[in-house]
Amino acid sequence: MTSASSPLRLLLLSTPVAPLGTGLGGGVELTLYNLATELANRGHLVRIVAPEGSQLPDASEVPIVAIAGKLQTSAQNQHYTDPVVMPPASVLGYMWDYARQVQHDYDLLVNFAYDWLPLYLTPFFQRPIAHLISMGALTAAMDAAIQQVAAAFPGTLAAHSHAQAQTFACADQFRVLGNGLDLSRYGFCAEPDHRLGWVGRLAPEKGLEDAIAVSAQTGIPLSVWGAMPDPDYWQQLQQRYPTAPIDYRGFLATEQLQQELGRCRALLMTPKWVEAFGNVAVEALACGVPVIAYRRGGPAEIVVDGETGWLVEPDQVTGLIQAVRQIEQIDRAACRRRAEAYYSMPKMGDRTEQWFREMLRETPHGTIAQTSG
Ligand code: HBI
Repeated sequence: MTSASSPLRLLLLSTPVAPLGTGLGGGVELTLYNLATELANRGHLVRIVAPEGSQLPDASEVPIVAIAGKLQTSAQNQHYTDPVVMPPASVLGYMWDYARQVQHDYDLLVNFAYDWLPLYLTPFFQRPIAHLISMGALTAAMDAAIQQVAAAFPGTLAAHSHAQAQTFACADQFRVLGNGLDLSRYGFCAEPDHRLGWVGRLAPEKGLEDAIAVSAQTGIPLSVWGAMPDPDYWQQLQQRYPTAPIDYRGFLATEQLQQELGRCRALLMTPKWVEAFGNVAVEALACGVPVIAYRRGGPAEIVVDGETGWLVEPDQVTGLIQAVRQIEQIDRAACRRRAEAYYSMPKMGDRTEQWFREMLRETPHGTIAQTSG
């Protein structure tokens, strides 16, 4: 039986699209690692299940159960009406078969995958499953599976932002958690260089071309950090803006990223889709870097217009340029303070632990419900 303050036994199941630590799992890698570390630091028993080859920064002592198998194709590459894809020897299938076998060693399973299978399997498990949905609505199959879990297991779905939850019909069934980062890994930089920054997976939905257009039109250098799943995409951008002073700095581990990002005058966030949250906005604020973002998705709920950056009409490059011209009005220390007030790991850990404890009191799976029933 788990009482309000006793430690929880938590099994965290990762995204099946890439091993942890490659950057190809996107923001969910950072979210999973940070939550696992925070929950372990609070005295909970935490285990991670992830595709083989996963590794966490060496500081972490959270054990990883590595599962072999075929990686899942990204939901972002699917069309809305595509059927669910389960490749032979699917790592997702093996991860959740492992979870089925060990579930009784845990109080709660936490799903980080944006996939149909874990949602569909929820009623087959005897332990409650908390689903941290990492993106907005992308496919009909996922929408239906999320709807079913919302109906059968109220309180077990969470999103990172209201905008992300709003992309689902059952928006009010989502707990909005925001996100959190280990802010001790980010150093505050008071005196920036002249550069602008852009951070993210180099993919069309992230809208890098708009940030490059700002650099091309203003002549202000732009540094780009992030995983590059498709080099052709990068080539196309360079050919389209041959004179823009941009340089690609690669996918850096947090330590080096924050050292370079912190020196930027501003971070540009140019999402073309409803970004569920926008961890990079918090990484920038933590370094004292103001954020200029389209008023779209998660970043629009992180940036306080005029206080920690500027919010711009979506897809308006001229709006981005106007905001760059006003960036000195933003107090860099206020950016760091905002990150500490809302997006530290203690704050995210509080919100997440509260979610878990409410689930354990209420769901038919809940151990408390069973023992005290
Ligand atoms: N696609 N099928 C699938 N499963 C995931 O867990 C997944 C994904 N695409 C992207 C992704 N996860 C993460 O990069 C984002 O959730 C951040």
